Amino acid sequence: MEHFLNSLPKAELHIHLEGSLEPELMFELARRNNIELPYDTVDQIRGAYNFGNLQDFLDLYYQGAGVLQTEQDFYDLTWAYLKQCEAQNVIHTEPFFDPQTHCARGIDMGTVIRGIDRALQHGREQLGISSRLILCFLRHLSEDDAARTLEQALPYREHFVAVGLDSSETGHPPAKFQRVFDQARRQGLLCVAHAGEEGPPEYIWQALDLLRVARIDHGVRASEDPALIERLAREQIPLTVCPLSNVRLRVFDRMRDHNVLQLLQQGLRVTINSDDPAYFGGYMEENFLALHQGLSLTRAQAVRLSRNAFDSAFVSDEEKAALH
Ligand code: ES4
Ligand code: ZN
Repeated sequence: MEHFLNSLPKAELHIHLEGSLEPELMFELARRNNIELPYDTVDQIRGAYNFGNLQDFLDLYYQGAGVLQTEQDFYDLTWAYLKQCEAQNVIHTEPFFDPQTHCARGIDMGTVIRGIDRALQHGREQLGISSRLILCFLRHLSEDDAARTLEQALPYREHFVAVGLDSSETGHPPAKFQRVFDQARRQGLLCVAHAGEEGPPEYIWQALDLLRVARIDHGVRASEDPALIERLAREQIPLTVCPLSNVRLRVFDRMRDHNVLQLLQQGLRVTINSDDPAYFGGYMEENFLALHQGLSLTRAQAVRLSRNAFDSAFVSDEEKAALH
C-alpha cells in the first residue's frame, strides 16, 4: 500500500506554504537573517508542536513564519515544498500563502510573491509540477485590511488565480468578508474559504451563498447538517479535507473517528490534502497512509480521492486532460 500511495499521481489543493516550513529550514533562515528563535534545537521545535486546538497551532505558525524575510527565503520555502511533491508524485498543486502575516512585519508584497512565483516557475520547468497560487486573507483581521491586501497584490495579479480565507474560524464568519470577495471576483479571481473546520455548518452555507466559493476548505462539520450534505453532493462542491491536521488540532480525537470516508460514501467530492505538513506530521502520502491505517482506506477509495482532486483543480479542461 505504501508503494501504491507513493506512486499514485496526486494533486494537492489545500496546503499553506508557511505551514510547509520544516524546523531545519526555520533554523537556517533564522541564522541567515539574525533572528532569535525561542528554541535551541530542531527537536525542541518539534516538541512544541502539541496543539489543543486551532489557535494553539496558529500562534506557533505565525511565530515560525517570522524567519521569512527576503525573496530568496520565500523561494527556498516554496522550493523545499515542491521537492517533497516530487518525492511523493504530487504532479499538481494549488498552494495558499498569507501575505498579511508578512506585510504586517514590513515585508513587501512583491518580495513575497516574486519569491514564491519564481520557485513555482522552476517547479514547472525542472520538476514537471504544475501549480496555481491562492492568496489567503486572515479572517481574524478586518475586512478593510483584507481589501487593502488585495489592492497591494493587484500589481501581481497574473501570479495568482484565487483568493481564500483562513486563520481563526470561530467568531469570524464568511459574511464578514462578503464585499472583498465580491471585489476579488470582479478581478476574475476564483474563491475558496476555510469553513466547517472548527466553525459550524452555518459558516459553510455562508461561504457558498455569500462568498460564492468554488471549493470548501475542510468542511468536515457539514456532517452535522443533512440539508447541507444534500446540497454539497448535488452541486458536487469539492471539500479539501486534511486528515492529519484534523487529528492534530483535535477536530477528531483519533483517525478512526474521522468522517472523510463517510462523506465520500455520501457522494461528496472529497479530496485529501496536507494543510500544514511541517506541523502536522506529514505531506500527501502520509495523509493517505494514515487513512489506510486508521480507516482501512482501500486502493479504489484512494484512486477516487485522487481523481476528485484533479477534477476540482483550477485548470482548464485541456490541462486537466493532460494531467489525468
Ligand atoms: C490553517 Cl489548519 C488551518 N486552519 C485555518 N487557518 C490556517 N492557516 C494555516 N493553517
Ligand atoms: Zn488550511
